[in-house]
Amino acid sequence: MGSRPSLLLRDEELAEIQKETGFSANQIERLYSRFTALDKTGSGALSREDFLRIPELAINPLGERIVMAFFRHSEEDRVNFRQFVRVLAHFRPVKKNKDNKLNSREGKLKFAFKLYDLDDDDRITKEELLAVLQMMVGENISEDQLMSIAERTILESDMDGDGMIGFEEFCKALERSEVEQKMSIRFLN
Ligand SMILES: [Ca+2]
Repeated sequence: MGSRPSLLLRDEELAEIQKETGFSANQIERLYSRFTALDKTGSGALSREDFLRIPELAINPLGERIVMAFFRHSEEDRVNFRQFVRVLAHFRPVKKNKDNKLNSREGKLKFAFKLYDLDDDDRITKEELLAVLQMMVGENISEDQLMSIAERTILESDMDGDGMIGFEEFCKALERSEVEQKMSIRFLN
């Protein structure tokens, strides 16, 4: 595995991405080949349609929200390789002694929080929570029941009494939850 015929990244860029995301050079190379396979037009960037061809996202009930996260920091509705790897880094399983800020517990919590916070105002409202609950349970539970779950969740998590969940309250509510495992997707296995 000495040569990298498919990898068009410069060595210094590769080193930067490694440092930023915690992926190894070999993993980045494999992600790059997935990236180029998804990039049907060979434009060097992915569109929303390209993302919908990723099976791990297609089967994830929150797949649509995760796809939105890829586009959050892109200006023209296209995601380049660097942005692609950065978002994937949040899902990198946590390994002992190999921590990185993107896939740390806090990094994963921040990413999860943003999946709910659709209008990006750093607060989760009852409506935002309800929308995610609906995506996760499908049509098995009535809207009334889901609304009462959303209301109860807000009531239990809301410490400052503003009727919404802020990031600190979100972390506190998930204190005993295994966020590290739930927010890990093995894209490379
Ligand atoms: Ca919000």
